[in-house]
Amino acid sequence: MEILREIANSVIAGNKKRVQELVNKALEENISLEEIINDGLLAGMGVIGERFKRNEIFVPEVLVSARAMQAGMDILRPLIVNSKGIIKGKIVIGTVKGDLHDIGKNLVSMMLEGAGYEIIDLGIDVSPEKFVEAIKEHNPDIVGMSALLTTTMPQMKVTIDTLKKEGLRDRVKVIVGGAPVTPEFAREIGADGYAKDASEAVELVNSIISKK
Ligand code: B12
Repeated sequence: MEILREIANSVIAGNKKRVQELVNKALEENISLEEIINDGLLAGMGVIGERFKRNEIFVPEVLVSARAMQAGMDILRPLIVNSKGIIKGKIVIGTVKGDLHDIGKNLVSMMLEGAGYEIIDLGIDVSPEKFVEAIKEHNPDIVGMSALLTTTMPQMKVTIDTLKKEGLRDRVKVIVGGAPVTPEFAREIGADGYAKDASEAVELVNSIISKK
């Protein structure tokens, strides 16, 4: 669809205002939220990822595109509503220590919120101690950790080990995700679940909560 391609191109160009205009226009044309996210915003971010990998662009350009993408997501967030109005569970989520990537975590949070979960988002660069504090304060059912760097993935294990040390590990289920994370890694570090994307994350959380 032409408009979705235009959204992707505006994310690539880092044109925040144009992304917002086009997302609004796509909504007026009754294009589904899923298509706007996957075939518009994320498609654009995918191209940026490829160019970044090939060293054709650098951090500043990626940041500008990331902000343009977030601006589009900001419009969609209130529309992904929890239609039943029932809170199914509480989730503390954050990007691990040393890691500043938050687009994927934000998308996962948004979809979980839409699916009926209360989200306590600790943001980026979250230390194991901060996760511990948040668990003590909010008593969540699930803790979600995101990592996008191979160098920060080990922080997931450090956090799980810290939860054990603090006697909190049995109180929560731990789920992990992020591009370099694999189901094998999740198992190795003693996490309770892994999901490769936001819709799988909703399925995973639903299955964990239904077993509680
Ligand atoms: C955008 C981006 C940035 C932006 C981040 C902006 C922001 N606000 O997030 C900026 C410019 C800041 C950045 C910086 C850096 N980046 Co960067 N970045 C990316 C890029 C292009 C896209 C990531 C993204 O947002 N993807 C889109 C989202 C939707 O996908 P996602 O994050 O994977 O999330 C989905 C799933 O993984 C899952 N998921 C995610 N989290 C969770 C959590 C749970 C609980 C669950 C269940 C599921 C789940 O669901 C999500 C939705 O579907 C990737 C390339 C790539 N292919 O991933 C590189 C990439 C991750 N970055 C990379 C690098 C090297 C860096 C820098 C070190 C660069 C530098 N030299 O400074 C810095 C590090 C900064 C830091 N300390 O964190 C490398 C990592 C390589 C590696 N092996 O570790 C990548 C892979 C690029 C590359 N090929 O070289 N980056």
